[in-house]
Amino acid sequence: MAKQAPQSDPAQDAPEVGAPKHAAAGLTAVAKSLQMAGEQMGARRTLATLRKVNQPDGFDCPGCAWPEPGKTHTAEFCENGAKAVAEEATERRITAEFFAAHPVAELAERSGYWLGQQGRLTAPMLLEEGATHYTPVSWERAFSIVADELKALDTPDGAAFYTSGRTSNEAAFAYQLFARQLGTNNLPDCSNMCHESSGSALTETLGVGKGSVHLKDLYQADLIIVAGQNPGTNHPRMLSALERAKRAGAKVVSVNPLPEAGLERFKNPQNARGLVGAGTKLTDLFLQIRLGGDLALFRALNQLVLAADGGVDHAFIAEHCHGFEEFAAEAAATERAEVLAATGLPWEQIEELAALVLASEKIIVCWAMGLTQHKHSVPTIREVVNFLLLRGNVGRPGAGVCPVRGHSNVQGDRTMGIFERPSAAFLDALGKEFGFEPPREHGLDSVDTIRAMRDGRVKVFFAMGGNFVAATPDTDATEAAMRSCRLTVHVSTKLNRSHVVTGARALILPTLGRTDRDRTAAGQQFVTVEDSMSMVHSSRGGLRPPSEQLLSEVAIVCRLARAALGPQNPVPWEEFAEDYDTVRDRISRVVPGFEDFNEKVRRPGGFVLPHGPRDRRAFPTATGKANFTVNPLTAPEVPAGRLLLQTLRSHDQYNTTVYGLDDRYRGITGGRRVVLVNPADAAELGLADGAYTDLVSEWQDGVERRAAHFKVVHYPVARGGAAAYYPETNVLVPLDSTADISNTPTSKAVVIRFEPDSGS
Ligand SMILES: Nc1nc2c(c(=O)[nH]1)N[C@H]1C(S)=C(S)[C@@H](COP(=O)(O)OP(=O)(O)OC[C@H]3O[C@@H](n4cnc5c(=O)[nH]c(N)nc54)[C@H](O)[C@@H]3O)O[C@H]1N2
Ligand SMILES: Nc1nc2c(c(=O)[nH]1)N[C@H]1C(S)=C(S)[C@@H](COP(=O)(O)OP(=O)(O)OC[C@H]3O[C@@H](n4cnc5c(=O)[nH]c(N)nc54)[C@H](O)[C@@H]3O)O[C@H]1N2
Ligand SMILES: [Mo]
Repeated sequence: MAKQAPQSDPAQDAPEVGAPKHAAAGLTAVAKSLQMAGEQMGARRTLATLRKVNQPDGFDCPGCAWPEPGKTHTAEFCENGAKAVAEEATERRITAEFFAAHPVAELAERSGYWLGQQGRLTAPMLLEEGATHYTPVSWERAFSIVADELKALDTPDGAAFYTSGRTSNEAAFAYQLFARQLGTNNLPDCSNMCHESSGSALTETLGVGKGSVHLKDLYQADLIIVAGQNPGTNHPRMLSALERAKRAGAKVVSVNPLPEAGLERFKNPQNARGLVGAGTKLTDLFLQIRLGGDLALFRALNQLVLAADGGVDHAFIAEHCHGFEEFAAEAAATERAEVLAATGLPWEQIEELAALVLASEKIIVCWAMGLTQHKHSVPTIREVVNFLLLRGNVGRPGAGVCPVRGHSNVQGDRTMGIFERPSAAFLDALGKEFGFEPPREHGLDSVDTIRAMRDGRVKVFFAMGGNFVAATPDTDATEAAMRSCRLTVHVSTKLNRSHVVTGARALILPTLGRTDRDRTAAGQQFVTVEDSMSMVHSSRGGLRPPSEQLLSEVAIVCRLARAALGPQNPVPWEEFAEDYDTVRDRISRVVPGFEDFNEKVRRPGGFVLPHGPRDRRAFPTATGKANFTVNPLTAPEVPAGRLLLQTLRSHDQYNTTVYGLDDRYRGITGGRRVVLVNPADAAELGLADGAYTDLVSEWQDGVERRAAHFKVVHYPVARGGAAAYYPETNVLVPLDSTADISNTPTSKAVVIRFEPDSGS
């Protein structure tokens, strides 16, 4: 087994456990955000920067994809947004001397936390074959190295082009165009590991793989169900929206195996009551569901709604839906015992929720990774859609589907064509605009890319941002796959593990972040992003870039494309790199909804993309209607003596970037190697509170996957389940354990057993 680098800092990894909190935000949140920002940026830069977050003339927060309210407060950011900004706008720098002082082998022993703390990357670096250190390289040489490796491939499909969801629309559009000009659809992205299950389920049932609500719908809803999401940490600005919805009379129900503090009570840092008072109680009803029980829950709700007098919106169904009878027959036959076993909920609670549903005209369901990262995620989300369709809760104010996206532009990247399975319509439009025949064969997603690297089919791995080896499952297998490449290239702002687990040769190409000023010969440029609610707006950084040598992501793609595709290539790459308006002109002719892009995006607040189901109850599905689906009731099976592990985020990280060791709301500080277990399960398994244990995952291939030395924390998680942080536990997620249809790793469902602590 390859030696794993510790992801958190071993010197500091001494977790301590206090009492979990019961409210989120408040004064502590403001203090925490200013503290980290001050440490990374200094006081003056902190103020100047945080004033510009999510303002019409400022930059889009690199944190989450939650939308901005129309009228922004002077401080439209949250604690974790401030941390994301500070992480990028830090004044710490990694120079060529740093790489001269630290051999790659040494960096590979460091924690992800340590690597991230070293500061912003400032110069392109090359690791030559057999070399021990990265050394500086010119941009020209870097591009020609990549171009030569690409040309040396037998087929363009020997390369994979990964994208993490911070990339702007302009960079994403240019990037996918480059890949397709080369001749491949190998465009895996972080979405494959994130909301792919939502996209798959929504495209099939509603015809559009995106959410159907705006912020104002939340304010008008009667009932908001938040399932499998921890907004207090991951989408803190959503709490303001929930607070406002509650004021307007909405009920909020949270469905989660954990009692997450942010959903219990919210102390809005933007008003005095929130700062010093008790805050607003957010959750009216908390269903502490078992991991993976949501399909059963929504199925039971559907059964109850179908049986209730006047429960069903027959007119809507007759006019707009397909497949109702088959669905209704299956739902009516649901066995209560199966529901109880899968959900672990008392039947009375399900009835209580059903009563709320029947009393509500307008319902929204919000969800995130708790629903998308299971084997049966696609059927689960399809059942959520059934639930909303039953009462006509799609395509009218105050109602709809609300998958809450993660990365700040992950939705926009997909809209721009970052997709290994593009639609024929998209490829037709792209080919017509640029006068070429794009490849039609589907490409590789993230999991399939790892398999292809492992099997020698992919030899060049190129990443537009992200931290592929730490974010993907099965760390040992993935790292071995990465090491077997000819060339690995990362366009990055910060150093991370993927830079030190490399192919035979490796390049680090440092780039501008959201907060950085982007000036070309044509003047100052801005980029655009799309949020979770299909709003497109501009983002303009204002800070002096960390180094003169940085190129923007757009410039990197365009200069690489020129080097790889040759001067005869008809795409005006130089013009694209100088003036992003010229990229937007092309987008406006290729992507529906972007007509007059350059004009519309200059309007304050930007513009909203069309969405058939939301706007007109038009459903561009295979049947031309909204599809009810039949989803056999399944739930994870866990053998006796084992628990089902979910891998989640602490309050002090952004995906693979660890900001610190303070998971404040859960009361866990000073370390990250903890496993949260229900005291009753712990008693059965003989796991004392505070004891150390190894976690070993079980999968049909018989390979041993072990995460050593985790501290047991007795915690009120739902029975049968456990929780631990990602990415430390990615080593436990088997590569082949993925969701049906979407192929998303089952990061919320890993069968584990406990073995005696083998030390760190
Ligand atoms: N500060 C910060 N913000 C972030 C991120 C970050 O790392 N840090 N990441 C961004 C990204 S890319 C994303 S995708 C989002 C992620 O946002 P979330 O999805 O909120 O992130 P997770 O920490 O994975 O939390 C999953 C939640 O679902 C619950 N859950 C797990 N399994 C189940 C289940 O089977 N059923 C139900 N009902 N609930 C379940 C967990 O207990 C937990 O509360 O956040 C984005 N925003
Ligand atoms: N076990 C487990 N695994 C998971 C998940 C889970 O819940 N559990 N969640 C999954 C999810 S939802 C996601 S989205 C993925 C995330 O996967 P990724 O998106 O690949 O990972 P991040 O940690 O967000 O990437 C961080 C790196 O991005 C780079 N970066 C930051 N800003 C910029 C920028 O503006 N430009 C460029 N070029 N680079 C930048 C920095 O170098 C930083 O180190 O992980 C997935 N993996
Ligand atoms: Mo995500």
